[in-house]
Amino acid sequence: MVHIGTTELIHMQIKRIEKEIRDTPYHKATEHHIGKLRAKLSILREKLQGSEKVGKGGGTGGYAVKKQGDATIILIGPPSAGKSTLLNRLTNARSKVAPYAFTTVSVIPGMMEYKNARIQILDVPGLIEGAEEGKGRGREVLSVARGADLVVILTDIARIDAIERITKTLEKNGIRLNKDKPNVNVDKKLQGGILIRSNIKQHLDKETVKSVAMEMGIKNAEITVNEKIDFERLIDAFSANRVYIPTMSVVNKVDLGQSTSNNYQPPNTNHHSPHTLFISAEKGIGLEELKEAIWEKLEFVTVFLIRQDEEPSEKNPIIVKKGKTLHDIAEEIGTEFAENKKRAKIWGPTAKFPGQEVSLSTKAQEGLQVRFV
Ligand SMILES: Nc1nc2c(ncn2[C@@H]2O[C@H](COP(=O)(O)OP(=O)(O)OP(=O)(O)O)[C@@H](O)[C@H]2O)c(=O)[nH]1
Ligand SMILES: [Mg+2]
Repeated sequence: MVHIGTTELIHMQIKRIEKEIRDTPYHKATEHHIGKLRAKLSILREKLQGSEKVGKGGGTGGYAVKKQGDATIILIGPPSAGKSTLLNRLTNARSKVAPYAFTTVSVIPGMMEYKNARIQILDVPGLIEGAEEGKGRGREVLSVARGADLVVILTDIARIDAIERITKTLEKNGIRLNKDKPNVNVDKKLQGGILIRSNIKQHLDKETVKSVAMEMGIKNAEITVNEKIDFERLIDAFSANRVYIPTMSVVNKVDLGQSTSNNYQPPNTNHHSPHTLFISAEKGIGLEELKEAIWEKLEFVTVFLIRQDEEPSEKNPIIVKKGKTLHDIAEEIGTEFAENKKRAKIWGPTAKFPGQEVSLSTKAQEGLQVRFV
């Protein structure tokens, strides 16, 4: 008798459903059915990741790294792309570099200092085909990636196609790159079934949205869909394990001289202005541009705090996310500090005049000097 394990069984079910989706023509009458199938598929894929985690030694191990600094970025790329070389260039770390694959076998952290920010960079083993099935150290790399604030996909000039492959691998594992979280609110209830609301004209009808939700295990809820949505984003909205992380791509070893055309467009990116940088980690080409691009991508600004009894200066810098308000900043300093602060005085490039008094709903801008009053 042939023994079929759970994993094989799930693989077979996935194949069958994928085929059924391919074979079913898409129109209004089948939309409902296809929605259900796609939801089933998503659950099976998740199960697969879960089932493969058990027993094959994946998941745990020496991969827990403490996040440190203002942000954590991970360098993901094929073996020998130059990840460790780059880490060593940008930080104080000394990760082993060698001309063969899988030189790095664990997570090596380093700290990059740039514009008053401390940015943690994680160097991990090369990511190869089949990573999500545990090939190489794939699963560990993917789990570290989930916790990062920015994914830098690093490949070399001879393997530009790796960008697309790695993007797909990350997406397949629930890591959404350069995408906002779906604007869908799921308010779970104890009873009453599923109620769908939307003020936007949708492609998908309410019954379809409802059955996708049910298929994903939602029984009672008020669901408000605030964007024009497709199946993929709908399923994302109902899944617990999705993460949304910005990404950028970097092509290393430009010193080797092949095509360095800057018009290469990375795949699967959207309105968040994708761009690919060309560098040589070894020769130090393009590294300043890379640091600046990382900074931009993290959407950081530097704000200077001015104490009550001090003249405006750039002595006390703090790093905050673009779009944060002065109120958010006060809260970050401490709840006690924020308690009796109602207004602020500002200096710097965005102040109308030095010492302008503003409300705490004012947004942080690069170079802003602020004294809370
Ligand atoms: N020509 C050239 N070689 C480079 C450059 N950067 C790295 N290398 C070489 O590429 C090889 C691999 O570099 P590593 O930094 O070990 O690559 P890695 O991505 O960390 O590799 P793994 O840890 O095995 O995944 C080494 O021989 C480096 O010297 C570069 O900019 N130009
Ligand atoms: Mg390495």
